[in-house]
Amino acid sequence: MALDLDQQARDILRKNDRGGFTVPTARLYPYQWNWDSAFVALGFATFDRERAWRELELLLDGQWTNGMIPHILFRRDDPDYFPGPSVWQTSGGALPSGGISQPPVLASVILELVQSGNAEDLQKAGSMFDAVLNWHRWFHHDRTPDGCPVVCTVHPWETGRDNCPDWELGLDAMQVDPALEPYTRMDTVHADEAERPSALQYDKYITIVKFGRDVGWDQKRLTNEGPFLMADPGIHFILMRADRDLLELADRLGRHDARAELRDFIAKGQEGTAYFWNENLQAFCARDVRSGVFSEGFSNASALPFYADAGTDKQREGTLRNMKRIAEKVGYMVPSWDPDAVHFEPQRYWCGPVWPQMNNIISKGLAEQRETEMANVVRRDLARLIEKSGFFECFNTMTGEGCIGTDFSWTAAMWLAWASPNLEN
Ligand code: 2M8
Repeated sequence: MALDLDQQARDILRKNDRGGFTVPTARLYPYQWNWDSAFVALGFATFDRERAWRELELLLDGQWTNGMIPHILFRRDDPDYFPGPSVWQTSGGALPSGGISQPPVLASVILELVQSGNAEDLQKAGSMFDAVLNWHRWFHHDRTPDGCPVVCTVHPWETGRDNCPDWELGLDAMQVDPALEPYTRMDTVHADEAERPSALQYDKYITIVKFGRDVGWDQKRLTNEGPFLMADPGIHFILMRADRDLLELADRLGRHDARAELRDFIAKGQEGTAYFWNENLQAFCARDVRSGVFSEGFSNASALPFYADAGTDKQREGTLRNMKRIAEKVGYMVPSWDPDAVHFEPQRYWCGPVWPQMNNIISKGLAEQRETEMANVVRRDLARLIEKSGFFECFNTMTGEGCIGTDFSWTAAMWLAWASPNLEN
């Protein structure tokens, strides 16, 4: 059966290939997404390394001159997706794109390809090094509000955890722009409404896009003056890890010129980690930057300090205690939202379901920090989910039923690169 699933996973990646880049799934997401592509490269690398690098090269084609790598690249307009290029109206790079970014897993994926590869892989990594460094610079400068100790986010979509209840704080603090033009959502045409964000959430998402457009996508202004400003432990820990991995790449490539700057980024991350610690919950949580208020639930991003090698012993113990509490309540780890918190919905997108790529980085971090038992649970649960339901976008954390998109690229990639039991042979 695992062999069949390996074959199915390869077929999904081939089927979602649009000529060098991969769509997350047909129809619902018809473009190239940033962190999806990075995870997908790990899947391709298990059977076609050339193609894995190609995915990343095409992602870099969309980089803006200010260093940002956008969350979506619109190579052509597709009426199946809203909001498309005519809504974003960006001109920061060579391709039409979104005007925000996504969690920067790219450097870590490149390092993984180098670690499992040869001189040719190192050469490819070398050709991408400056582009990735410029992206990290963009996070540390343009996405760090004046006077704030941490990298922040201006849109729930930038965190990749779109409608996680974490973002309610920031969304509650903003108004829908009364001048918002009427629009038609396409996601609810392709997927069950009960599994997608609400209408009010969508109005606010589009309000932020309108603000970005109105300031000509000036990223500093979007960060300092935009309607939404929160700090995300997901982006924080992923960037910390990626800064470290980029430093390791710099060493392997002999790029000593970049070391001091990367060390500064890492030090900023280490100092900023305390900002996310919610004493009440004994967990790293999202925060509304303007009010300082913490989100009061344990998300799957709260489980990432191990991946970033961050936090004190006490903070890691608190994190693990929360994970054990949650493991007793759900059928499958790691839910995207806390089953003991308000707004938990086991089937609704980022309000509860298990996400394959998040399980991957959570488990990787736990294993590296010798938290073997929990690392194995997180990996085994994703394998069980795929064996039970197939290659869905995400899974109901209680029942294991698949949710939203089918034949999903990052699910196939995570199976091939990490969860398939065949990898243990
Ligand atoms: C979801 O996000 C997009 C917007 O970027 C959407 O709902 O339209 C998220 O799950 C995000 O993390 C993911 O990268 C994207 C494509 O899989 O879908």
